[in-house]
Amino acid sequence: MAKGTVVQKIIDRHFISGNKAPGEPVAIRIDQTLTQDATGTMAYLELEAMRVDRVKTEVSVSYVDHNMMQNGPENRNDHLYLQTVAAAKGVYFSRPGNGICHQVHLERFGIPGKTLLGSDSHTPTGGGIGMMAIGAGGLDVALAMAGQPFRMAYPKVIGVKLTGKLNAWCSAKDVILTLLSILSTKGNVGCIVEYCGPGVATLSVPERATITNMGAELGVTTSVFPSDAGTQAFLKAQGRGDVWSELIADSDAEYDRIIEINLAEVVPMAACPSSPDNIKKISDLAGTKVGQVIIGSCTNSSLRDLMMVAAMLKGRRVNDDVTFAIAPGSKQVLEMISRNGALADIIAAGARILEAGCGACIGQGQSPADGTVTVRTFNRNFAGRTGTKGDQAYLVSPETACAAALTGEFTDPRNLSFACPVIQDAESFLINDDMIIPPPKDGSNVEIIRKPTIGNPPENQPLPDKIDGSVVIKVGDKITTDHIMPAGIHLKHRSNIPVYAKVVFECFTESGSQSFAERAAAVRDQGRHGIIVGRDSYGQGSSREHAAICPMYLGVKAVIAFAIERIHSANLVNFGIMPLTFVNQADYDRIEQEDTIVIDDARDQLASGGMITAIVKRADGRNFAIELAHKLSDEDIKIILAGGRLHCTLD
Ligand code: MIC
Ligand code: SF4
Repeated sequence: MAKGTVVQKIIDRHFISGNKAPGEPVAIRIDQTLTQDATGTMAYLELEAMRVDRVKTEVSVSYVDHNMMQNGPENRNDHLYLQTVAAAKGVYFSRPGNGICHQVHLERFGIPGKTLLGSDSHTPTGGGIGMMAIGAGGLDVALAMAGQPFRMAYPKVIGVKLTGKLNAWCSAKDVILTLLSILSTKGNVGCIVEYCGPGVATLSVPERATITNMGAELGVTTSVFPSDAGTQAFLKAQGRGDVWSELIADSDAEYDRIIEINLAEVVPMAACPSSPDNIKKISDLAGTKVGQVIIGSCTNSSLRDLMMVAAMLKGRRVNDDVTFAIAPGSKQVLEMISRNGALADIIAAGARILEAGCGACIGQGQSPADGTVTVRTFNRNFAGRTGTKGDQAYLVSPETACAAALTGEFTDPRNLSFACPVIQDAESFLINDDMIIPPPKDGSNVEIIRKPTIGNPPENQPLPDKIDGSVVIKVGDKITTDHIMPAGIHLKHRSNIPVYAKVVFECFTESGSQSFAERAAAVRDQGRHGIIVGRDSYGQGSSREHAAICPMYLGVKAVIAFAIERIHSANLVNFGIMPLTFVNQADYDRIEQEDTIVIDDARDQLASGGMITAIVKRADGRNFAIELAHKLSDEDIKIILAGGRLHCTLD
């Protein structure tokens, strides 16, 4: 059972309490935290609500990378709050323009063997240097900053054994797309992926980080590479060789499952609309017209990636029918390609340069035209995430993206008329941490700036004895947090729950009909409770706790589905919403939107075991009982009964 693995070693070093058996709750110590601005304002408001004077972690960093358009005062209001609250609480502040949290953290803060909890689902990027880096809701990260342990299910460890070496034109992105084609985005809750085998040594840290980053799409807790000579070389080149230590699995390490990938057999791949596990070979898409190409996001915007793009573009020109944009992952990357001339090659070829940040990845600009194909090096292509309804977004490697930008259609880069450029790993990166503001030794006199668009986290009541529920919405499989809580143009309201709550499930609102928010508020105002009914893999995707806070604000007390994804389930608990599953999946078909679901003795039922009986009351008078289940720990139950984590002190 996962003995001698890197995962087990890191958990052992950080173990606080629990039962080290797969699926059982364990509590681990967190060394580092990261937040980004879109989830960070709530996290620091929560930290303030806990009355914590100074963070208790080894290192905590607050990044500004998501909300940078400054379309109206909201974004900058957030930044000012984040900068001042960071100084007050002992947190490093990475200013807007310094880059995407995951890229910068890897470059400047990550340490092999340490634990990192981040309020962003792509925090596992840190697994590229051998960290146990986990994404969580803002409240869990605030608790970690307050010195509380992180509670998670003891993982099953999936060993991915890499053999061989990648061929020219095939890259790390194709490796993770290959793994997504095997494991898909669902059914992997509670697992950690650990890479092993001789192929590991052939991949540089930026390549490994691309793989662990998009491992988030598998729905696993995190992904980890060992810390080896390659890790040492990367840290040395970042001027941080002193923080390196070796961390490798024992030669007889045992994994719960082994998947073998021969890197030499990996070919250029794409995740097709609209799921990261809808994988096809590029050769099967060849010839499909492409209208837009974007290189960037925390998955593929490292120096290695942009040097590859620059070398492919040098002396060539972007196809007339394609708009081509590039967002470097960090200021370090942008400054280096500016100084070494690669940026000039990119600009000369006709690319549009975007600032170092999330930008288009989270629907902040660059929406494609209706009915056109957009090809991106990002990690998510959930429907509508680009900001265009009915979008056709494909996720590919930088090599494949660039090939499409040059030819105007999907092109297997192996069929290009020129040879694959060879990109050497950087021997030394340009180090300039001027955009990272360290906290003062004593922050007690810092004035925290709180402009009017920054509200407080909403209050909740303890779970009532009787749930008099109304099914406010019934949805299908694979509902992502982008469906629940859209980002894009609404992202600027993250610090203002009453405003943001208006767009919960907006994508399901038919024009002229009532929105989810209006229906839920009407139910709440009658003194009743909202219930959300879903199917498989509910709550996939991001860590945004707003997908729990806003429904909570609108009076939702339970989500009932076939399966609920890890981070979202934890967020529901943290805000006092019951994550329940159907015992008989056929009951899903018997329930309609607007049905009444009554749970008598809800508090006792929740506390006394894993089963709950509810009565469904149909509009036509037919009533029937359904059985619901949960896998909540004793702590989770205590939190829900109290109405959320902010109302509850755990031992
Ligand atoms: C995302 O990629 O969906 C985000 C935006 O980075 C989210 C966080 C958020 O919603 O603020 C994530 O991945 O957790
Ligand atoms: Fe930012 Fe996109 Fe990465 Fe999320 S996935 S952190 S939005 S770059």
